[in-house]
Amino acid sequence: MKYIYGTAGFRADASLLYAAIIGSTAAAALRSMELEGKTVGVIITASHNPVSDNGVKIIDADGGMLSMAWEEKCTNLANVSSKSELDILIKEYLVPSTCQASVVIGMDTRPSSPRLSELSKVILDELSASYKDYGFVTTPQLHWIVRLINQNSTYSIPSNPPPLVLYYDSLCNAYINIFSSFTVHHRPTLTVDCANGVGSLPLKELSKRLRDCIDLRLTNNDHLASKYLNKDCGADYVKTTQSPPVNLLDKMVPNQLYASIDGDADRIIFYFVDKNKKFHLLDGDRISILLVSFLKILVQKSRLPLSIGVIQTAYANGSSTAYLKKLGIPIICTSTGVKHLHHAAKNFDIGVYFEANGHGTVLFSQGCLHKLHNPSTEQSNTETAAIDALLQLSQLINQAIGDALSDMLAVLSVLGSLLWDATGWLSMYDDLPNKLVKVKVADRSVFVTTDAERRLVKPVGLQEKIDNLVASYEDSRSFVRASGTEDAVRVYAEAKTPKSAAELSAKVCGLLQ
Ligand code: NG1
Ligand code: ZN
Repeated sequence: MKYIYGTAGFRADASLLYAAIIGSTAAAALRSMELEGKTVGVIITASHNPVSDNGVKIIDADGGMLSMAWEEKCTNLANVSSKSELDILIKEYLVPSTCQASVVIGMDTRPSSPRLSELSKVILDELSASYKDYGFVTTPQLHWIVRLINQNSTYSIPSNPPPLVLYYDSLCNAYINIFSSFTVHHRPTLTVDCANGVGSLPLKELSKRLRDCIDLRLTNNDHLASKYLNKDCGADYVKTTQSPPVNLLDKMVPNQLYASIDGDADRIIFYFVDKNKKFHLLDGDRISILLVSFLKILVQKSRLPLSIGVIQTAYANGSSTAYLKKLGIPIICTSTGVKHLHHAAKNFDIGVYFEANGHGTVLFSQGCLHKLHNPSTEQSNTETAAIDALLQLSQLINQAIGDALSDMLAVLSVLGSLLWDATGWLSMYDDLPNKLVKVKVADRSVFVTTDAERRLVKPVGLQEKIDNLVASYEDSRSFVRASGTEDAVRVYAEAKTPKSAAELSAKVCGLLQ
């Protein structure tokens, strides 16, 4: 089997992952040495995949995704055919360094995770690396920890509170401060479907710490019931089926807000049923629009010269893009995969990025934080309150990577500040009917795209055929791209009515047969 380090790191059936774990652990240690002993993370998880799968991803020293150059080295290290070949490659990648490698490890709650984590530690011992194992953590928690350790050179684990305690302190203090600034102290109710994954652990902690400000109710929250992990529940299930998860079917209270996170808690989506029991999804596009609209108001009130923009992918619903254009908010469209969105978000003082499926966060630039901490002139009460709210949000929202838990609190902060409920949020715009389907093809590598994956360059002639079909439906759009995580091609189509979206989708799929 050939491993390829993709957007989700390495993922496969857990029994096939040993070489990938060995290669990635070696890559993490070598990367740390290259960066003179900065801490690098190894997280063992397969997110929303079935329980029999597992995976491994490296967290770079800034707390973000692994640099491109190391993705390739990691792929090479995982694909060696013998121990001696591995040793040769390690020597090749080893920069002359006297620094010891520093690595932190974490895992999700799959039954195979402890075994894979132990294997990772054996390799770290062989490479004489220093390491700390955080056990069960969400992927974004380990990203946050890596960022904390490297950002604060004086941070030392023995003398400071444990990083996870600081993580909860940071989120909860910011949320409590925001909550206390609300004009009406309404304690919201939110039911969260935890996908029976690792996210149920921190959510239990948050529900205890924030019990005076949120009535947080958890369902599908048995992290030990691994056979139910992601089974008919979780963010991916709810987004793709557009229906409630198991244990909430027929139990949803009309107009009350619900959320689902995925198996490693790096994505979240919200939903509710109206009084006619109609199900409404509040996906990543809606989270993005809610947050950016509120942030824009705060920036205006602060009277600080701060740029604010949104990053989307081609999968963002056309109505959300039109809504942003109407608000005059700059939009950048990037290729699929959070690393592309994250990178583009750095073009703004405040960059809001979300994939439609709920991966995302809000980045506050160093320049923006400097301005917020050092406003130049005397401030009015309104300006001070806006600056304080922006600072609290920058503490609340995970700056390393999209985090279901901090995104959840950010959404509740905005809804509470605006005195909005789920219906108010939904009424911001109407989604264009759409369809996303997966098509099996003989060789997906022949599908080459351009323009942030919105147009095909190859196979030659196919894009013109798609354009002709699109031209025959009102307000429509369709694009085809090869998946980066599955052996399939994805076809997206949207149009003015569900019937025309379905027709367009079927016709574009027909072009691929
Ligand atoms: P691919 O398989 O490349 O479409 C999918 C998701 C991405 C992202 C990655 C995981 C869609 C359409 N695509 O990518 O948004 O979540 O998995 O990093 O949802
Ligand atoms: Zn995930």
